[in-house]
Amino acid sequence: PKEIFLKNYKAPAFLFDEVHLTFILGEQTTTVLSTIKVLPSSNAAKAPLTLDGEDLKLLHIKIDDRQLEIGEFEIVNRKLVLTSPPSTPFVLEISTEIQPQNNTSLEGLYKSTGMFCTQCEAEGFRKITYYQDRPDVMAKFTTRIEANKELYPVLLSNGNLIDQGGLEDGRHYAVWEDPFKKPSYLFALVAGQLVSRDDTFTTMSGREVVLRIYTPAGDISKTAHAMTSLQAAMKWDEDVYGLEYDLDLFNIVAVPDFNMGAMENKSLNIFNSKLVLASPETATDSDYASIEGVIGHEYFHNWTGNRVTCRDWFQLSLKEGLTVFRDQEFSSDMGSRAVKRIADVIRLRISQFPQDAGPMSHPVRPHSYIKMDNFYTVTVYEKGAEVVRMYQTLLGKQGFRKGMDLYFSRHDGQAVTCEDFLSAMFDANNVKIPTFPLWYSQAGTPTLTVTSSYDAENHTFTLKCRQIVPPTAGQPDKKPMLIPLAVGLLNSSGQDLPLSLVYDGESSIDLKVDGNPVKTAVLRIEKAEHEFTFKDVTEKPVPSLLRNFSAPVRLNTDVTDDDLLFLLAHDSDEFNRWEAGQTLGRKILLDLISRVQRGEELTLNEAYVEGLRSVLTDQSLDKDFITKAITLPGESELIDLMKVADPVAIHTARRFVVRQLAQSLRKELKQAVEANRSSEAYDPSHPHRARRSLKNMALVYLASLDEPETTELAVQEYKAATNMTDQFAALAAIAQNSGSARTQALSDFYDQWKHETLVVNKWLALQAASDIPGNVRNVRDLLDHPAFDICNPNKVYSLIGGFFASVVNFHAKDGSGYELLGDVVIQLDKLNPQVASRMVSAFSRWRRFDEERQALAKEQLERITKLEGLSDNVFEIASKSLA
Ligand code: BAL
Ligand code: ZN
Repeated sequence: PKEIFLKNYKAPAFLFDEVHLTFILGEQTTTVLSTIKVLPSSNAAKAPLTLDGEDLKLLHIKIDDRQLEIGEFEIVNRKLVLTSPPSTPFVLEISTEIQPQNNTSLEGLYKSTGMFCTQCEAEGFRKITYYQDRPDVMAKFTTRIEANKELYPVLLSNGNLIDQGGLEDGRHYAVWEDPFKKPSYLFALVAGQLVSRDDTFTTMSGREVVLRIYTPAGDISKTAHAMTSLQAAMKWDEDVYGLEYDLDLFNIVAVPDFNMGAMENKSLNIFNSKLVLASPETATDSDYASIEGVIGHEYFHNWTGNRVTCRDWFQLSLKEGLTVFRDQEFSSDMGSRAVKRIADVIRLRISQFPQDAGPMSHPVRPHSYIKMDNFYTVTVYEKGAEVVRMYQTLLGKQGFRKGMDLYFSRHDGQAVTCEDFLSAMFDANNVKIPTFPLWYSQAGTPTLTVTSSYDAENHTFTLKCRQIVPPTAGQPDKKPMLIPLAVGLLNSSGQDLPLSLVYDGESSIDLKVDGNPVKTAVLRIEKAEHEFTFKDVTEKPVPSLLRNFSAPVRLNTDVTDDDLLFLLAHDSDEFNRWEAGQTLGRKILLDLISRVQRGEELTLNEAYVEGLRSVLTDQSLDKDFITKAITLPGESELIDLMKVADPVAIHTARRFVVRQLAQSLRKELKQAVEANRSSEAYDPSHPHRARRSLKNMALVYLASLDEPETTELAVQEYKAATNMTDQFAALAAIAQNSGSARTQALSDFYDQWKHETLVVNKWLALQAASDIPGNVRNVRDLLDHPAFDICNPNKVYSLIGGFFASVVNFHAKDGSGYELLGDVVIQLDKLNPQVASRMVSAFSRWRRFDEERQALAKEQLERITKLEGLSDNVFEIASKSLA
């Protein structure tokens, strides 16, 4: 397979001005007629015009109405090359035939439960017709769709509906025109038996926009929350960024078979059903929150992605990092800011940090790829969002907004780069930070070590900061980069001290806002070693470092356990309050893991238990915050912190702590269950969600004890539940322990919900992720269960993705977990390379384990790479993992 490099980027020699597409949709074949107005640029003289195309049957190709002869074009390596196209503007007409009904890759045009739909990002459009399938070729699209009227009464594409009518033989047509120029990856088409929930949104300039969410008739009642979320997102983007929607119609279609979560096609977003459909009975609080966030995310792309798009795919984070940041902020404003920040940092730590430290490490802007689909990663998305957040941390909210305004005024309608975004941000604020761009080009999670010293005589407090950016695949040497370190100092009563810095002769930081001293200073660490001294510090303070997780780094400090307990009790920065508990939890767990390995007796630190008891009983705290604070660092996070990861010791130690906490806090946990039950109708808003989260976490702790009384409590909660959040949480609590209660509850749940595919997926995921001994066998059996279908990505993500969550079972000593994954990847690769490639990524941490496990995982990776006809997607991940 061919590797593509950023350094080889060349602007296109031919621009496409207007594109007219006609789709004749059929059951056996679909034909696509494409007519393109081509504008050769001045550097096009004698250049060939190369079009991308995959799995297409070419019917004809014409230039200015003249059919081309063999010799005037050739088709090689998935490219159609016009050897000597005209050097003046011309019309290119191409007709192709495709078979969407056989397209199991779910890219390009395919069928999902009887309806036609598309997924073109990143490079799916080339499976529809020959085209310059790259984001810097932007054209105005008009799309005519013809189809059988009974089977496909609804015909949708981007933009405005400009014509529709009947045809002979029970067929009909619709013509859509998108006035905005766009790259092919934003093209969309849907045809099927759909109904819509209709509503409106009046924009800030008083225009009424029609909003429609389409689903099959049986699902339409579950779209109310998606619609409310869309309206909230439209309003939020106006309020926060002054960004207004630009067409009179906004459509969303939910489809059950979809590789990604959703897709931001201009005015025709296509969504994975699981991110649209919700009812209190079938969806959990976490589903409700995801729907709100992803509906927002795709809508926000209308400006950050569609109006201003990427020059090339290496710049993906330009739109994704920025849009993730925007959806994070939106969700924070809709719910709890601290809890959202905590959830986002957990995700970064358990998914992105390991990627940054493994064989697939790549910078936020990768230097090369074999398959672009493999770079829709947590690094490009989540670390990319952290990079965007750092601009805001450094420039302030107002400064960030100025940067956004300049970005749009400079680049609306263009395909641009990450440098263009950086320039807009810094130019608008008149700043220069030469070490900042390294966040785009250097991979790896920096380690920041901060030590402190107090000078009682001079009343100064000094922080010594040292950063190391670790070597990563292909990047052995790194430079120090700009790390914004948000810091507060707490006095002995737990209050923030006003801060003022001793001028260090280099950087001056103004620590006053409107003449008042700040309580949180954002220090700029730009060198490998950097020292900051605060003055007028009259008592030895406890430092609160990296407040709100001001940079995506691993932080080591000399803060003591007592200091951490103090911060857990008092820090005004809620994120750091949580972080203090987690840091202590990590230390305690790592110590217990070594004890398990040495066969020593296990005991739990009493001060830690008391610290959590205080949080659990603090009535002033947000209940969702309490839930997060009493949740231990996950097993996956612990894998990352060990030299040689030991799944069994990790699981044993963590389970020990969970059960000890449940014993010691039994009374308070029971109270949390009782005090937070609710008989009111389901309400997805934050305070209600927060009560349920605390009650359900308390239930999981109690049920971990595996005593008749606690199991009975969970069974009663299961039976009494009136919404899926409570029902599923109780099921999960019961299912922790083997036994008849578990078997009974799982079987009861399936019987109740077997007609609801999204609920059944939860049931699959719960069983797959189970830590009960020998669960690999159950997962294998579930592969043959009628509820599973390997062609549906959601089912694969639930069952196979769910299985990775069980550290003990996926990494079973006998290699049975690895073998199961190997078998699934081999089967999936032929059907859907994108999904297969996501699954094979689970092997990429194989070097973190002991030699026996390494050998077993390597065996599977080698088995996969040797397969004949292996997709480029899987080849790239598997071969990089082995390298
Ligand atoms: N652009 C692909 C789906 C998303 O990130 O919105
Ligand atoms: Zn996105």
